[in-house]
Amino acid sequence: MSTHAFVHPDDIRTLFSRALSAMYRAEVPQYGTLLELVADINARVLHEDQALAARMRSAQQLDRLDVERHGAIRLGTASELSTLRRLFALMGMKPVGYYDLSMAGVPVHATAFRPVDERSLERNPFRVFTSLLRLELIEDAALRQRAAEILLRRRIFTPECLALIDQAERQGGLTGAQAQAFVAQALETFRWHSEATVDIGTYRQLRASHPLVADVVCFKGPHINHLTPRVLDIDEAQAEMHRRGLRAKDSIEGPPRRRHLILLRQTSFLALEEGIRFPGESGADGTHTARFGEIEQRGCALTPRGRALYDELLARALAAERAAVPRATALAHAFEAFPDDLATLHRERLAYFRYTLDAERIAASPPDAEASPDDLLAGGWLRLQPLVYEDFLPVSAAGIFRSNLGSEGTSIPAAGGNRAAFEAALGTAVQDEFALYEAAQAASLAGCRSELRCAAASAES
Ligand code: OOG
Ligand code: NI
Repeated sequence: MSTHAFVHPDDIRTLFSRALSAMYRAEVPQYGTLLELVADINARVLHEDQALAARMRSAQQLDRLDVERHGAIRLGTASELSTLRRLFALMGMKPVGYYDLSMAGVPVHATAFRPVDERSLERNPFRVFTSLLRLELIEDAALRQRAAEILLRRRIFTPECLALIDQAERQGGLTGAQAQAFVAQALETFRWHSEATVDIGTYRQLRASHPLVADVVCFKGPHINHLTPRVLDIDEAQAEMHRRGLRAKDSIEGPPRRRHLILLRQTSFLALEEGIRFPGESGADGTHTARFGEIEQRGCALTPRGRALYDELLARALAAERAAVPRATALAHAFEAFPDDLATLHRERLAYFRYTLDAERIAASPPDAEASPDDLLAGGWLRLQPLVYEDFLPVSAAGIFRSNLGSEGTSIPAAGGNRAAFEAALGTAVQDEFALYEAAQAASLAGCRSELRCAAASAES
């Protein structure tokens, strides 16, 4: 079969994210409210700030905004994770980054599956924050054993889904009809099940060890637990959530509001308490909280140096908060030390950019094509577009986990990360997020240089 008969992975990703969004909207009506609220705010912000609209359009950020979402799931076993890697690969999503959540008392580690090349990100940057339970962090050995046995028995992928993954790997892709079938089958893995697979006693025991353990172990599959649209003004979205009757968590995770937002700011509404049926002679009913809604605003990607400064200032702000300074004040104060203009962010190598050329300036007086980016910027030949942060933040993620799991039984040992074990389970190494941004920035500079060389050559002839 020739490759042109196959659907592009970017298109399969879009089919899937659309289907997942429709399913979640039907399951959790508040998510629909969130989508409407975000669409309203984005339309208003773009209408009121024409300069922002123009900047976003020229940075190919406008078209993707309506489809942009991330979701999250939590898996139980190595084999579930490695199969999910193969499933997401068919949609052009690769594992990027390693997140250790044990440092925040949550017994998981994680990666983000997402598109990695710029063209695919522009088309649809759908990402899924994917956690793997670390059973070794359950202290009670008998309970740990019990949880492992329960997990080994379940099958989170349909047989048809597994067959289509095999087939796609053999053929090198999926035809239109196969892609449709694959999306429908893959969706089943993410569906909510209101029936637990264990009796209520087991559920309560697992829940007492950590609420997340119960969420992962007691159900047929790793239900999608939230889907997050991207908003252009998160402070406004937070206020609007309250106005529309959604129980938003009290503070926004991440950096404070700034002229040039860095990384990522997030807020959520609290998890729903949902009725669950438990098997067993008592036929008991109970409740479980897992699913919630979240909104995020995305800013500029930072270099390792910028990230180190961010981590330092955030730690300083959180320490002040523990000493009873209100969070907003603590954040604003700590982040005064983070430059907030593009030229300084670039000069101090704190953030990543895409370089573009100023055609008029070049026509008026062409520069030395081999000059440094700093000199080309200083002379007005180059311009800066911040690269969007496409990843996640472990401290924010821990805050999101915590606000949605309840505070009971969060006593897991301080373990430290175990990236080698995670990658062994995944079946591959995770990609380095910094290397991806670095490559995007370098490619844009190379593109600008080759245009400058052409301009210089034609000026000479
Ligand atoms: C994932 C929480 C992390 C984010 O946006 O940081 C996350 C979870 O609760 O499973 O989605
Ligand atoms: Ni999230």
